[in-house]
Amino acid sequence: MTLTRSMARFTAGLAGAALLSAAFSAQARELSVSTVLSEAFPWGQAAEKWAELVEERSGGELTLRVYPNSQLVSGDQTREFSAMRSGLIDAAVGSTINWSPQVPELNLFSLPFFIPDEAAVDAVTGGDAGTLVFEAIESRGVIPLAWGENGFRQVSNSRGPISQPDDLDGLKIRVVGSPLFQDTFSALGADPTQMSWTDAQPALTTGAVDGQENPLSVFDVARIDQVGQEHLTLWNYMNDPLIFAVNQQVWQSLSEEQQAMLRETAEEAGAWEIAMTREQESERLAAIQERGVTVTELTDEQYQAFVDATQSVYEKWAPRIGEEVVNAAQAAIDAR
Ligand code: X2X
Repeated sequence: MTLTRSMARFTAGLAGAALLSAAFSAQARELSVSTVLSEAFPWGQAAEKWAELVEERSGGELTLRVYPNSQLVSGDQTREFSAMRSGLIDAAVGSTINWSPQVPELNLFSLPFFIPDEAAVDAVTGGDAGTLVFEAIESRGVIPLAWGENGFRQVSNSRGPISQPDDLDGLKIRVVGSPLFQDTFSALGADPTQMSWTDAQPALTTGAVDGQENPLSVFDVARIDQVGQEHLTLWNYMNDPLIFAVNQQVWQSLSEEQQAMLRETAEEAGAWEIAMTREQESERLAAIQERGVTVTELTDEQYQAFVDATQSVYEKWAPRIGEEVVNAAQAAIDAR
């Protein structure tokens, strides 16, 4: 008698669990998240962290699946924003550089020697300029949620140390597919050539290009010194923030709770990744030096020579970015 009753309860329990899990899977939804770099890099780890937090907080109702190596855009990272806007990709943790062809305001961060240090980055992203940049993204059909950081970009090459603009003379430098970079490296007398990250590594290996520019974390993890890049100059000429974002239709299809949760988890993952990236800079530099790379630091005077040589880029691009955004950023930097 007791046995039968507990059996019945057990069976009812099972049926209930089955019902529950059916309801659950009917609701469970997976969003694709594009990144350029994999989880070997802080950038990929930022996206994975976001996915982890979403899984935890949503109880499995909403999941993020990260697709690294620009695979959702066949390696062409400058198409990521358009793909997210059109709904081919649900979400992304992307670089301001790669999205700048579609969102001109994002060129703000690529202005050479404009944002000199971490405090300046935080003042810009956390202030009015950051708000204007997010509005610019939203006006183009994508919902921005939070900031992350690829880092300050440093230049490397296989020929010799770079400590003045003349040292770049005639060097073939791989740059990302955004026209501003073409202007910066031309102004410095180099011979810039645009290509995706996917194409950059073979080009460095074969010597088709002499140099490249990327944050220390990318240089370190991708072992760029092992493809002949033996000279590295620390010039902090620009910072490359990352942005966590979601396609607008996807965003509108979510409940308010889900939206709040997605934003909160993106902010947490972004803050976590920014702190980690910055903390790791000095050990990455030490590791790079240990592998035999010549590291050049600039005196104030040498730094100023680069600033002067790229002044024309600032003048050409500030109006394209928008005076309001540039002025807001400048004010935030001055007040930091
Ligand atoms: O292509 C690059 O250099 C990289 C990986 O840093 C970006 O996607 C901006």
